[in-house]
Amino acid sequence: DARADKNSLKLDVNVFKEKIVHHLRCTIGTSEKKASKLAWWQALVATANELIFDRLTQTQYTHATKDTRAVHYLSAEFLMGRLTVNNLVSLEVYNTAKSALQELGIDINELCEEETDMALGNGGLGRLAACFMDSLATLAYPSVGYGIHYENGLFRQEIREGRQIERPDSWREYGCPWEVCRPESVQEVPIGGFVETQTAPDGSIRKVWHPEHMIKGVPWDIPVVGFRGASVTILRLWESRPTESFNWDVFNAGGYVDAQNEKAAVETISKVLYPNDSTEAGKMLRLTQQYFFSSCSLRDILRRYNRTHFHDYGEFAKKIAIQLNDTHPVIAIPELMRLLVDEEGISWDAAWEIVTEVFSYTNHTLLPEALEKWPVYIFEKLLPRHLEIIYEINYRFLNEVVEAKWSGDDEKKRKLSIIEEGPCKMVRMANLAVIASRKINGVAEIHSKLVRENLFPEFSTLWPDRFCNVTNGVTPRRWMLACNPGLAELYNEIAGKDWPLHLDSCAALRPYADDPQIQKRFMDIKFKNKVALAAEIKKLCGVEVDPHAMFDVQIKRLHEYKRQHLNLLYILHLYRKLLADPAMRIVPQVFIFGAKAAPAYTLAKNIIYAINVIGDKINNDYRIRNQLKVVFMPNYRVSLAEKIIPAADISEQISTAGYEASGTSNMKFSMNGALTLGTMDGANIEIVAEAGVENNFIFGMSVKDVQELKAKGYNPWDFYNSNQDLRAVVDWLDSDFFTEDRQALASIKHSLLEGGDPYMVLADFASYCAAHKRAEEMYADKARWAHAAIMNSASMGKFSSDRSIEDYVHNIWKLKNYEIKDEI
Ligand code: 26Y
Repeated sequence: DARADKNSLKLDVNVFKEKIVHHLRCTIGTSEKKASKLAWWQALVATANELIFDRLTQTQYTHATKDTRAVHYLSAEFLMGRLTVNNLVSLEVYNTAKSALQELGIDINELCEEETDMALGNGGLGRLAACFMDSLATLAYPSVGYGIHYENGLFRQEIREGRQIERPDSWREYGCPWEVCRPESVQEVPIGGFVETQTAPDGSIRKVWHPEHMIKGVPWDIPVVGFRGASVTILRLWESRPTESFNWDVFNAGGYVDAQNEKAAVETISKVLYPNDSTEAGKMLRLTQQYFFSSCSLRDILRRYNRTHFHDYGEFAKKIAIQLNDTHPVIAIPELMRLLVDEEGISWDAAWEIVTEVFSYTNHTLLPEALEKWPVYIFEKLLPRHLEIIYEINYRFLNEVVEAKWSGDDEKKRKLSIIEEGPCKMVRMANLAVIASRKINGVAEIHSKLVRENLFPEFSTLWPDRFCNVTNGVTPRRWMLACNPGLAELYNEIAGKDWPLHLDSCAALRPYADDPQIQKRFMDIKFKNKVALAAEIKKLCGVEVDPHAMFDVQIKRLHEYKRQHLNLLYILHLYRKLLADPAMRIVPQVFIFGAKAAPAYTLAKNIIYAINVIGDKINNDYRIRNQLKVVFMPNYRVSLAEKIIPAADISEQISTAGYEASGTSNMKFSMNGALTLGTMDGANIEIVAEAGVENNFIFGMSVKDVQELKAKGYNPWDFYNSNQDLRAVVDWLDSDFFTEDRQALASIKHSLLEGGDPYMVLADFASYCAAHKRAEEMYADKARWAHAAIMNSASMGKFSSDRSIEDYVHNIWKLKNYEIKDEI
């Protein structure tokens, strides 16, 4: 097995076996005879933890003795997925563990399936944070990830009669063996209350915050194992608990807590990932979450700094970098000002200099609905002192900076102000982030350009040097080595065994792209992965699919801008053609979907329903002779992605140009030899630049085309009326051919016509069909396809998250890494 053939930790199979059995008996409290699979898995984790904690201690010792500069990655989401295979691979004991378990009569794969995903995130942004943790540990940069210890992660999705049902995700109901509670690092965070203005005899003014409540923050540490044990860093997640002084009345008055006691009210703060924010109570809760974890993290950073610097903040900005993952932790900016000015007694100017040196902000979206704004009245209730600080930051910014540049221009001031005026005054978190950050980055070239030109044009005129790009990346350890051992073995042979650390070296496969033997080897690996996925599809969906068919995959959150319905319209188009001409032969195709919809997003849920009922109809229609299958795989998550991606032929990346900031699954698919069917959006542009446009299927409007069509006035009816095929499939949605619930499908048609088709699905339909046809034709030419698949896989060096992290390090964080010695 390519995943672990060198055991640098000198653990042989017998020793490993003894350790597992020891932990089974002495840590888990059972025996070989009685143990359940879960118990065996726990014993396996306990064995791995022996190695992990050793290395963690060595890492922390090195960093402490060198008083290193470190980055602190603040993120409301970390989508870690499962850790077992990755940690064993990174520790180079995977094969040892596998053999040891085999001798004990246990299949390691079955044990690894026992682990529940850590789904503490929604999608791309959360998984990016997890890939970055892997790279930081692998490159041995001093770093800590900070987030929230949600009791329930993203909901588990069940499909009942084609519809999404949300179920709670109790990922640690019976404990998570990777995490360690650190009571010695507990924090207390104030909230609510009022601010008193005190005037000293000399006339100077002092602000004193009298908070209403204190919330306890309990840290849970998840060790992150770098590849080959380069270093072990931590992800520190904060859990909220009540302190004695807590009074739950005010929380309860918000209405989001039905619970009858104080305990439940406070524990609600870290209970769920992003509860619905459509109600006022939900809003208060989310801002509370953001403040809670940001404040706990800053206090933790200050505590560690002061262990060696004794409240002398002269070195603070030299030792500390803080990265804000989107606007979710931006409340950390006024909180650090408050801690420095109010609690540490530093002058405003000195504190502002520190703050503007340490923070940087990553933007992940241009969608207006995702740019956070909080009503001022919520700030008044929860964070009255922070509101004052924000007003002060804003006052100085408008009167010093904006006034100097655009003297007397009130329109500019209105636009750049942190406060949005109107019937409900709002705090614009993105403006606050830009004003206080040293660097602001987008996540792909085109996105960073749009951040500069469309989102923050005045700010980028004011501070051109603050804006930069860091194109996203993904960890090849999880997304190639661990999830695709067949491909990993091929790269071991062709590129040498260090390719997971130097992904550029995979280019060594490119010269073989037309070599028939290598093509066969490459496509055999793909076929084996497709056979395995076919079995999973049978298990989860009850549908029989042929692994020889072209596997066309779209897996991502369900959003109109991602256009799953464009894909669906094409499926309807193919189906219609097959019904019209029963003798027609097409390239057999399996369309595979996975997607969760936000619980309150009705149209998104209707699209899921449509995929399911249309799939059901097609899969059971004997007339099309199994040439077409459509499956919706329930509960899409990291561990399911690891099974689907290595088996994909086509990677659907079909967002309306300008809307997908980067995408990251697009990189994972290409690495694993899928061809991209996509628009010129996000990182697709950079992917095809590396892998060759001729080896992928690009279609649709460019960002410029979209802008121009919008400017001239987009009318979806024009496309509907002038394209027979399009008209037929759109009308098909408003029929009872697929379901009794005609309304559900008709709502999709409605959004595409009366709704104005906000993401221009109809405008790109013809171009999409043409691109798909090109893909089908190429798939029929096995050698041409193999060439393209190899070229994609072998050209993804740029998209290792190690490269992204090096970009952050050199352009933003300015860190040094240190070899972690094998001693303490
Ligand atoms: C404010 C709240 C409702 C909210 C919660 C989560 C807003 C946004 C998000 C998540 C955004 C997200 O996942 N964005 C994705 O980030 C990826 C990593 O940079 C990108 O690849 C992807 O294009 C982008 O949609």
